[in-house]
Amino acid sequence: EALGPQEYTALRMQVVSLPPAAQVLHDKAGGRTIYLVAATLRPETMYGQTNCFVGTAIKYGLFVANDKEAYVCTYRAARNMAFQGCTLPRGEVTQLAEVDGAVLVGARIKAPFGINPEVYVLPMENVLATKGTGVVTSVPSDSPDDYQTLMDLRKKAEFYKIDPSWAALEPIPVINTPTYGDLTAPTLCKQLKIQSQKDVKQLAEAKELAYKEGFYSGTMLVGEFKGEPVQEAKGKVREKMIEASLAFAYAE
Ligand code: A2H
Repeated sequence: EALGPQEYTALRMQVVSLPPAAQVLHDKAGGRTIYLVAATLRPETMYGQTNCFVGTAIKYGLFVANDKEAYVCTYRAARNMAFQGCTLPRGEVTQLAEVDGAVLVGARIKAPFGINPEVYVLPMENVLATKGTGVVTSVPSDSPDDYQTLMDLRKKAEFYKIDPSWAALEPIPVINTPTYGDLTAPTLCKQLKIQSQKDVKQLAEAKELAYKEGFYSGTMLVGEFKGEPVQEAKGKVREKMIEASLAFAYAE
């Protein structure tokens, strides 16, 4: 855990369609456009989004962002956002609805900068209610947690109550690293013989290795900064997303 504040990129993932059980969000939004807000530390990987994760037992609120827009995230995150001026009026939290994460599963949302422009919302066991927004966008090429969870969902679609087609998108090569090639997370999960998202110790090790190798030795394979080192591209991709109103800065 870092000592200073963690600087996230908060991704605005616009809702395209909601499952029947989540229609209450539409009903309560007052005509506002709804976004799931995902907090990431790896904005340069967003080209490779294949889905988005929520915790099924976590409570999510629908919060006023401004007159025209509303955000889905944890209450805790909405409060932080309000005090950082990410939502208006600054310092005010207005909750319009509350749902369990389980009802968001199966929603279709836009994936900013994604090679796949739209993705499904899927369940992940290890989402913490106490970190970020409680919404995790999934990049299985570069995040071992995301890769392993996607593999679990494919193996046990019925158990996880998902339609198998929702987990069908393949990891996309986004970053090359000298040690792990074009698909760092799948390579590491295989090397460390990770079997499921419950292998939290090995996953923590894989995450550390993937993060360091990607940051210090990675080269972009796609996007506007293709061919550039990740260290240079990371901030530039973030700025481009913020300029395009697809993301905002969020710290905690
Ligand atoms: B990262 P840190 Cl490609 N619960 O984004 C569990 N995990 C969460 C979370 C929550 N409530 N909120 C955010 N995260 C994930 C991309 C990514 C991430 C890649 C590779 C590694 C990686 C795509 N998922 O994270 O504990 C989010 O996943 C490993 C560092 O605050 C976020 O960045 O350091 C990261 O964990 C934040 O974790």
